[in-house]
Amino acid sequence: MDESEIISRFLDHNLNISPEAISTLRSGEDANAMVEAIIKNVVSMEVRPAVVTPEVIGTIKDTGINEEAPTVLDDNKEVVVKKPRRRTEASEVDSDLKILTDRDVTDKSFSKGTIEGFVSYFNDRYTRLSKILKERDQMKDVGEIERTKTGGSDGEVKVIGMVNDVRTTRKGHILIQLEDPSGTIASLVRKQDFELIRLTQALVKDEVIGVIGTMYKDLLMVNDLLFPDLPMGRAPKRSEDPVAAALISDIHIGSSEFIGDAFEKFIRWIRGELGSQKQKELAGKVKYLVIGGDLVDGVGIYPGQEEELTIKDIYKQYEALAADLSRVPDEVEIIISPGNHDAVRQAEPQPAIMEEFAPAFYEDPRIHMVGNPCYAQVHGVNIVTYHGRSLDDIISTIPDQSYQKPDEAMGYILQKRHLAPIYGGKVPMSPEKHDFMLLEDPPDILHSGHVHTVGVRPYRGTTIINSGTFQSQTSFQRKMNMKPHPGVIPVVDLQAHRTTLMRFM
Ligand code: D5M
Ligand code: FE
Ligand code: ZN
Repeated sequence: MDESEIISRFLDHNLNISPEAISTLRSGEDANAMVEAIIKNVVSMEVRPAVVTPEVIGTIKDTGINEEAPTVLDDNKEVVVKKPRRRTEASEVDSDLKILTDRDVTDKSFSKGTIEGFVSYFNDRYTRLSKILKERDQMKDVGEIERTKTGGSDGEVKVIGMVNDVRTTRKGHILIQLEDPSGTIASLVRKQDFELIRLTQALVKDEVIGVIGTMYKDLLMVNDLLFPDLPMGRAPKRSEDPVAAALISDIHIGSSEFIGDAFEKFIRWIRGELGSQKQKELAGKVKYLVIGGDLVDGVGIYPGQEEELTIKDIYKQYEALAADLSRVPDEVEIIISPGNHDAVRQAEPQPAIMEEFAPAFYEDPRIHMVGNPCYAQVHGVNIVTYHGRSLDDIISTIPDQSYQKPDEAMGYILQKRHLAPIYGGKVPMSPEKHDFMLLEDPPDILHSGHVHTVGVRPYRGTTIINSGTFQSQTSFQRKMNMKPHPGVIPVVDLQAHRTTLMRFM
């Protein structure tokens, strides 16, 4: 690749590259692939560097995303009589997995769906999110909405409220109705405040925000708007041991669109039977396999599903998956969280898949059956797994969101510190006394699925990952022009905090 070609490739993505970085790229092997990888990583950065320098390239090489497609090296044609025990890094390390069961709804759902139930659910959501907002310096002296209104002060007012409604006025200003336990207030963002108007684009009903402004009659004129968000300058926790986690979801066993070949390749790779030396080494580090829901296609999930099933019995669907998982190496701990196609209630938070439907999972000591969402600590690294049904609502509500970049939509989950910020959208929700979907602590890894596309991006110290699917495009998705990314698996080295995308198609 010559210099002008490299410059123009970067310019195609509105990126500038320094002459030193060009020489770095040209001197390495396979400059072409490197240029692609660097562009992809820089584009996904939360704060893009003004110029791509050798330092930027170095950082990406250390912590960025890389991609691997395994090549078949051995065909297993010869009969192996004696086979030494496979010694992998993962088999030398003790498991260190903690499921935070007090944050898991399994065996803890007491919701009766009464009015009182909704009131206490929203109170819990408001109280805990406002606590996160109050930790911010700007929000320290926040007041109650009702007092702010009647106080009639000319000075600055600060409130924390749940968003009841957002609308554009005839003159193009944005009017936000906020509510706290004391009352409601109308707040106005003036159309000429471009930066604030941009922030209001991300507002959704039922999220909790902080507003700073001044009263004009009974209208709060907004000067600043704060999301609970993640703190800045936080580094993700890393494992001290050389272990990795493979994150998958949406296998959809039983569906006629389930891609058995790709799943078989994945199982063979994790067994160390497939791939280059480097890819086998990564497989050898995998000590955790996290499955984020939609393990099977289920039955009776949508009208006419039966015609699209190759396994029509849900027990047999789980049996087929259990047979595959039994071939995962012994040292791998498997965490199973449900999705909307699994054999458990649809309302979120969802308890673990019931033993009645998947007894084999309950018999295997390596398999950990958890709810959706699941909060886990793996070698000190906080991993939140949430199937991701709320992404349908986020993508259809917030401007510029699409199924092709699920990681960007997942960023709003972190900004709002809530896995399902919009109540009463497409996500059926169970109003528990305690809001299990609220992100009390910043996760190191946020893992979702559901939308069947893959996306990875860093966001304020958290790595956001959507783990795609093993199901090819369904007739429904064809109608909706949704293009899945089947057979792509994110694998996170928990020591280096580095994600590799393994491609099995
Ligand atoms: O959903 C996979 C993706 O397809 C997810 O983004 C929702 C969308 N989907 C699939 N079926 C439907 C229906 N019937 N209505 C609306 N959206 C749908 P999965 O959970 O794997 O079915
Ligand atoms: Fe799915
Ligand atoms: Zn789903």
